[in-house]
Amino acid sequence: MVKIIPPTIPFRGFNNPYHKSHYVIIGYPYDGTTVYRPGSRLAPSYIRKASTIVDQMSCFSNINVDSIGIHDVGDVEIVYDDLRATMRALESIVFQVIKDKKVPIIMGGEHTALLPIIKAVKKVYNIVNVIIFDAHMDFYLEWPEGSKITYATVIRRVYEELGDDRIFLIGVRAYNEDEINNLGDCKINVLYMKDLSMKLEEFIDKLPKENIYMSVDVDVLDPSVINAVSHPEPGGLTYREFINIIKRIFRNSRKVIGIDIVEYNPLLDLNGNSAYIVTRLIYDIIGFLYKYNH
Ligand SMILES: [Mn+2]
Repeated sequence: MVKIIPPTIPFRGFNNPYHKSHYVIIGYPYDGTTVYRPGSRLAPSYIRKASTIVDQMSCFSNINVDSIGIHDVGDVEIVYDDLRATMRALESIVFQVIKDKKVPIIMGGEHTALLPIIKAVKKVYNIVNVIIFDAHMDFYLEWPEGSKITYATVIRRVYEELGDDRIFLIGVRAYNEDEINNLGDCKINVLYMKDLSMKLEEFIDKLPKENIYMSVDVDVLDPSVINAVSHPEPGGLTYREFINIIKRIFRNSRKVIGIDIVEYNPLLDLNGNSAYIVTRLIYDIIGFLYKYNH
């Protein structure tokens, strides 16, 4: 039985009934494997609060997010001494939402959310393609040594679930030599930040058009856009670069199965600006989803 804690303030401040909503917000307030600067566990509640204040029009899609059926189920209940139980809880709620033919929008929390989400998606779809925005590769075999499921290994674990040519990683600009070596023969498609201007067109052309799941680690954006992340890296995407890329992905693809937005860290958000920008980003993503994937 999955335990869900209903939201004190739902996303946007009001809730639509589940059965009438095509989009379902799920909070994953977990950062238990984040070693250096935890705090992303607080993100869902800070985003919900900001979401009541940010203007509801997504100007890039010209969609009013209040006119879309969005239901906020609340947060997965975290079992702090049992990561696997916590992940199973997220997996079951995501599975339920997808089975009900709705689109889950998961607000992290740390990037480990991706592993149970992909397990849930795999139960419904034979083929799953994952487009991941991240400044980092998260491709350690173990990190710290002896730890197999952490925010630094999660994409490696997802690769082991999905196999070759299913992962498309955009915006990478920080990695350890070990991670490059770990790539070995693994066929994952990486668009490094340094190649963005030269190779973006080619990369977007080869993206799959169906059965797409999208994961957005907000540290893919430049720290001048969002600085409240545990591992900020300079040289990231501008907001408009990000918007242009996701717009093209949504316009080209017929089927986006679900989305997560992870790694925003309110404890590092000293002036509170990042909460608004992450919220805006979620509105803009939902706007495009509604406009092109409905
Ligand atoms: Mn990252």
